[in-house]
Amino acid sequence: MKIYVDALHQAKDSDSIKWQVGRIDLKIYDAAMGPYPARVRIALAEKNMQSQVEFVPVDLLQGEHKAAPFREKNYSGTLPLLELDDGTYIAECTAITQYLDTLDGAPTLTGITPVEQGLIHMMNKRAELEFLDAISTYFHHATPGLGPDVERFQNRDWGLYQRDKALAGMRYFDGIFQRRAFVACDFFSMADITVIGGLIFAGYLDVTIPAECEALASWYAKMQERASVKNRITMSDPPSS
Ligand code: GTS
Repeated sequence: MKIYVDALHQAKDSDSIKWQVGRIDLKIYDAAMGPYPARVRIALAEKNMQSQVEFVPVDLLQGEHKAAPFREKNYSGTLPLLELDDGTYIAECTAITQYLDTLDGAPTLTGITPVEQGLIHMMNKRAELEFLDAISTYFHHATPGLGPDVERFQNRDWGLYQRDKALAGMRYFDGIFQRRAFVACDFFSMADITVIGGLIFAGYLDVTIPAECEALASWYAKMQERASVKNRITMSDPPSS
């Protein structure tokens, strides 16, 4: 958790990050280290669209995401948030990923056939409900979270309950990976990215993969070798000269 909170501190004073040469069509408000922003960053890299994006850091520790100017853009006060060049805002990782994946008319992350689309959405939601959102609730309720100015209501027991739910979720996904290589279909999809988001968050909070979940651990080791996962934080760094 310290790594995550330290990184949020570093992001504090930086302005909008627009290093890429070329056409910038999209703006993404996010926090470079954030597990939910990671989902969209991974999707962007999988689609090779990083060069079309300007990243705008939002200060979570100061509660910038809960203040009126940001909430006018996204009522829910969450990151990431996509802004299109016509001023349309799209929040929610799933919605943003669907948008990015279908923009070029060649979806690779959200499925093509009705059955692929159905399975990916089902497993993506399951990965949120049973794992990533549970870990996030643990962070906000049973740890100092984003600090007392932002975490106005905490219920430690609820947080601990959600941590145990997330651990059960890890066991569930371990069972999936004992049978197949990816979460929803026979290819890497948005649902895999959501499980990766959960594992990133769990890693920050020292919620370790249970020792018996060998299939989940080896799947994650493989996923961490994907360029989209490896380079997700640095994709908004300035180019080295
Ligand atoms: N359902 C949302 C989505 O899928 O986009 C959840 C997004 C979310 O919780 N994002 C985190 C957030 O805004 C960002 S991060 O913690 O991953 O960096 N958290 C701040 C808060 O106060 O909930």
